[in-house]
Parts: sequence; C-alpha cells; structure tokens
Amino acid sequence: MTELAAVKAALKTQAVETPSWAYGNSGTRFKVFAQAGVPRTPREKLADAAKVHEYTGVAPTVALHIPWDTVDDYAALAKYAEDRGVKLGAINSNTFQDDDYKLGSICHPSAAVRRKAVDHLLECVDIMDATGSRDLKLWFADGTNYPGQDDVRERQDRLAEGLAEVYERLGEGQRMLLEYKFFEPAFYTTDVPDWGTAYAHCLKLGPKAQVVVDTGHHAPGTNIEFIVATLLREGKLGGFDFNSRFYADDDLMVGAADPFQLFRIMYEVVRGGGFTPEVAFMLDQCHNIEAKIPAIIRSVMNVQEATAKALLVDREALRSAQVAGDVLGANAVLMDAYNTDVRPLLREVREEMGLDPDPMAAYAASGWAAKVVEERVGGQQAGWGA
Ligand code: PSV
Ligand code: MN
Ligand code: MN
Repeated sequence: MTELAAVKAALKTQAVETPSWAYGNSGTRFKVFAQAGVPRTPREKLADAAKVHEYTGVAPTVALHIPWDTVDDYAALAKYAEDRGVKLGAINSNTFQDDDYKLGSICHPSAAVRRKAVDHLLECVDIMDATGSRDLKLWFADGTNYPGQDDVRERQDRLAEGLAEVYERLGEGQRMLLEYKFFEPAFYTTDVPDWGTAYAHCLKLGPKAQVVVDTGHHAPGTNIEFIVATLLREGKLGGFDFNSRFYADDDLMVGAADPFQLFRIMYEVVRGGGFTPEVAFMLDQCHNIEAKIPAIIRSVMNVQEATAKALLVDREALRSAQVAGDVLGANAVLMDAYNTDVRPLLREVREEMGLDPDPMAAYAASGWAAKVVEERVGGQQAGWGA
C-alpha cells in the first residue's frame, strides 16, 4: 500500500459521533433563538443526524442526553436509528436541571440528593443496556460559589463513592467517561475541574473508567494536546467532546476558532495510537445562530481535515529531525503537513466511498431543509437556556 493509500484507508474508518442536542434549538442564558424545522422529538433528531452521516459517511453514531431524549422504548429508538443508517452512541447524563441540584448532585451535602443523582446515573446504564450503547458520559455541574460553602475535600469523597456505585453497575463492554471542566456553573470550586482530578478518580475506579476531553473546557492557552498525549500514554483517554472556544465553553463548531490546535490534538492522537474505536470522537456543540445540520456537517469535515493532516505528518522525517536536534527542521515537518490542502484528498476519499465529494453542497441540494420546515412545526429546545 502506498502511504497515501494508507492515509485514505484510515480516513475511511473515521467515526465522529454527533450529539442529539446539537440538532435542537439552543441559545445562551440570554436567549434561545428558535429555528424553523428543528426536531420536535428524539426520532426527528435522529433523522437529522442520519442526514449528516448520509452526506459525510463518517458520522455513524448519535449521542443521547437523558432526560432530554427520554422515550418509552429505547430498543425501538435504536431500531429507528438503524433503519436510517445510524446507531445510538454515548448516553449523556443530566444532573444539572433540577431544583434539588442547587448545591450539586453527586457531591451534594445531602445524602438524599446524592441518592437521586446516582439513581439517575444507574437509570442511564439501564438505558445503555437497551440501546446497546457502550459509553456513559458524565459531566457534573457540581461545585461551590463561595469559600467555605462546603467541605471541598469531603465533596471528593462523595464523588468517589457515587462513581464507584455506578462503576459497579457497568456491564461487560460498557464504560464510564468522566468529563472535566475548569469552571461554570460553579465559580469558586468545581468538583471535577481538570484532567488530573478526572484521571485520579478514573484510575481508582478501574479500566472501565476513562477521561473525556472536552476541548472547550480549558483555560485560554492550555496545551490540550499535551493532556491528550499524557492520557493516551496512561491508557486513560476515553474520548473527546469536540467544539471550539474563543472565551469559555462556547460550543462553537470544532476547528472554526483554532484549526491549528485541532490539528495538534489529532497529531497527538495519531502519534499515540489513539485513532481507534477505543477513543470516542464526539462533537459537543450548540448552533445558536447558524443552520444546524450544515454546521454539523461542516464540523465533521473540520475533524476530517485535521485528521488527514495529522495522518500526513512524515513521522520518519520528524523523528530524524528531532533526534538530530534540528528544531526548525522538525517544526517544518509538522507545519508542512498542517499547511497541506487536504480538501482534494478528502474529495477523493468521499468519491471512493460512493459519496458526493462536496457534502455541504449535496445536503443543500437535497431538499431536506425545506421538507422539515414544512413538516415540523414547534421545534424542541435542546435543553439549554430558557
Ligand atoms: C456543559 O458544559 C456541557 O457542555 C458539557 O460539556 C457536557 O458534555 C454537555 O454540556 C452536555 O451535557
Ligand atoms: Mn462536553
Ligand atoms: Mn461544555
């Protein structure tokens, strides 16, 4: 196989999971802008996600968020997805939209509230059993706003205890992915603020507990690719929530704000042997002012482009330059790959996959947007804002 053929073959195996909530109406805490034709039900979200996969060929799974995507029959929902060419992916828990969770959920000072939160997580594992999902993705809004508000250390004990109960419930082949976020909604302390805290909990829990890196959840200037390299080295990188940030948890299209950072992350993924199904490549985005399906198609393409560039890095030349201490030479090898226009290569890859080489144009010409505007009245809010 030529090298280019190997790169193409790898790109054809790519899988980017799209989030159900990205298809629904969303906004900031100031305003939710309703868009015409957005899904009203989990099934309609899946139908839209199926379009993203149909035109990109590399978005075969859809993450659900419970209770936003609650249905009576999850097996039937999984079947509905499969009939449209996609599968259900990670189950995302929600312990942040209930009055009881004002002081936290799994770390709350009250045992009764902690019980309620853990019960929700256990219910999410029941749902995974029905949907066939592998991953339970956990993000906790837990934290404190004021020094002294609660015992920061004891909150870690409560977290460990709750996570351990859920971990025990995981079945064969199921995993828990623990997400960290440096601030918000709590502002003084956050109970899982960084990869180190997530890693420490996951290490204690065992091999089914893995860290998930949400690219938006870091302070400006954080070297995210170093975190990725470290987690991969430790066998603890469970996946990504991809999005772009300019300021905080912006949830903008991945690769829009800083495509170079996305490339650097994907290079460490490839370098560290992480371009495998063991690492879940998920989007976690909200499209507040732009059309949703095209934005998600664009995001998937941005991940593809960064991956293609990462795969094109001449690893041998890089290694030689590094070993020789050739600082500029090594940097040039990396930049050569980054500066390659991979769009023609990806057009070829799509053609070889039997797809239209231009997913954005193909979707625009499909008539799906006009069809759903006509059919769907009263689209559902993703769950954000109000
Ligand atoms: C909140 O910050 C958040 O964006 C987390 O990243 C979660 O993954 C997502 O919401 C869905 O719960
Ligand atoms: Mn996330
Ligand atoms: Mn987030």
